[in-house]
Formats: sequence, C-alpha cells, structure tokens
Amino acid sequence: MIVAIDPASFTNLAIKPHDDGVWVVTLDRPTKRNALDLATIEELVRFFSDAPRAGVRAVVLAGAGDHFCAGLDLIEHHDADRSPADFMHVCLRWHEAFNKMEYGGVPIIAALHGAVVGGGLELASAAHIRVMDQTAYVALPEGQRGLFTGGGATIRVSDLVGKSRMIDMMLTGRVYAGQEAIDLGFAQYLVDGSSLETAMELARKAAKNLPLSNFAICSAVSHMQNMSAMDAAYAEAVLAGVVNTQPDARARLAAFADKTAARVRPTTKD
Ligand code: 1HE
Repeated sequence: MIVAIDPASFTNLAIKPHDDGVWVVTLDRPTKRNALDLATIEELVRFFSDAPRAGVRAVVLAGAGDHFCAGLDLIEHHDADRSPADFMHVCLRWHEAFNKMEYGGVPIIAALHGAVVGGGLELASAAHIRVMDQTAYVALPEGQRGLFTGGGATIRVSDLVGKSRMIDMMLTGRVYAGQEAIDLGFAQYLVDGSSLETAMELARKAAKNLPLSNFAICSAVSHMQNMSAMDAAYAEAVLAGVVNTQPDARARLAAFADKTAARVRPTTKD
C-alpha cells in the first residue's frame, strides 16, 4: 500500500472498506437523488486516483436512497450560470474521474437501482460490471433539458449499445429497463433481489484474483480499444509477458498441474 484512503475525509461519498479488500463507495446525497455536483466529482477523482495504490482490490459503486444517480446537478448548474469555458472545465473533471475508474486497474462493479440517468448513466458506464435490479432504468434526458452529454456518454454509452440507440435516447427521451436493457448491453446482470448484494458477490470473486491480473483486465482492454489492431496485439503481448509470468501466479498454475485447482464447468441452474 503506497497511499492511505481515509473514509472520514469524504462527505458526498460514503466509503466503507471490508476485510477482503472490497470497498463499497456509495453516492450519498439521497435527498438530491445523488445528482453529481462539483464536490462529488472531486471526491470521485480523489478516491479513484488513490484506489489503485491503496490496496483496494475491488469497488462496489452504489447510490443511497431510491435512485442510483440523477446525473448532472441541474440546480447547481442553473445557479452557477456557467460560461462555456467554465463548463468545459467541469466536464474535464468528470472525465478525470471516469477515466480514473475505467483505466485505473481496480475492478468496479456498479449496483444499479432506480434512476440511472444522464450523467448517472455516464458514471455507471465507467464501471467494469453493471448489475441492475428490477427498479433500475436508464435514460439520457439531456435533449429534453436543453443539454448535451459531457461525461463520456458519446464514448461509453455508444460503446455499450451503439450510436443509433444512443441518439434515439437523447432525441426522444426513451427509457430502457429490465431484460430489454440487459439484452441491449446496458448491464451484464439483472437480479430479482438486491443489486447491491449481487454486486458484492461479484466484487468478492474479482478480489480473489491477483491484483496484477485485475490491473491488466481493468485497464488494458480499454486502452487497447483505443489502439490500432497491430498496436493492441503488440501491447497485449508485452502485458501478457509481465502478467503471465508473475511469481504470485506460480502457486495457481501448480495447483492446476497437480489437479487440486477447480476446473472450469458450466454453471448449474437450480
Ligand atoms: C436534483 C436532480 C438533478 C433530482 N440535479 N437536483 N438529469 C435529469 O434530467 C434527471 C432529473 N431528475 C429526475 O428526473 C428525477 O428527480 C428523478 C427521476 C431522478 C427522481 O424523481 P423523484 O420524484 O424521486 O425526485 P424529485 O422530486 O424529482 O427530486 C427530489 C429532489 O432531488 C429535488 O430537490 P428538492 O430540494 O426540491 O427536494 C430535486 O430538485 C433534486 N434532484 N434530480 C439537481 N439532476 C456532464 S453533462 C451531464 C448531463 C446530464 O446529466 S443531463 C441529465 C440530468
């Protein structure tokens, strides 16, 4: 551990470390439906900048109250009456936070419920795994508010579900939920019970992997999407050279060789 994270130093995020290295980060302004004001964005930048160096093995990202996140704090934005340059810099801080999430190398599992809209969907899209419960719904209401996305939706939401679907959502305010949202790629899991509980289970599984493997999985795949295929193949080979020879992996490989390691089997449904 190179840096220490003090949960008490956060106000808009409730931060709870667990013994197994899973940290639960909860957007904690339920009376404002966890709308993202500047202060929350700065706390996200701080937490996710430090997490890779603070021994955080996986993060569950959740929202307090009935909704995950209502997106940009529209009241703060209205009251601040920002100049174009001011709002550009606001957006750059959002990108700083969300890039630290996507490229930081620490697995992030978003537990979604209620509204996951506008900037809330941009935030969720920066996580590596999304779990929806039956109340969760996604939308991009920017068009109706006289706004445009500024927190990476043009990159990440279009990557998840394609540009035509994203454009339709912004033009018409279309809302997706349930199995349809899963089938389209907004999230990988839909649960009948609590998305937080399932996200915790997934985070605990991921936290058992070696940190260097998780670092590669949760940064390299995204970086390589930004490269030409030739460069991505080269970078993948170099990275695999480092990760696949890590001393900590020897015990896992030995367990496979001596037949004590679990085999890969299809999940049984009961
Ligand atoms: C807010 C916000 C907010 C709620 N900024 N304060 N995002 C949106 O367009 C979504 C706007 N919000 C909503 O549509 C609804 O609030 C919800 C569906 C999320 C929740 O509905 P509900 O009935 O539970 O709550 P409410 O009565 O609408 O709001 C409760 C309080 O939360 C109220 O404050 P109060 O002080 O009057 O009690 C609301 O003002 C406050 N609140 N949402 C500020 N978003 C980098 S660019 C990104 C661009 C975008 O994200 S655009 C999408 C913006």
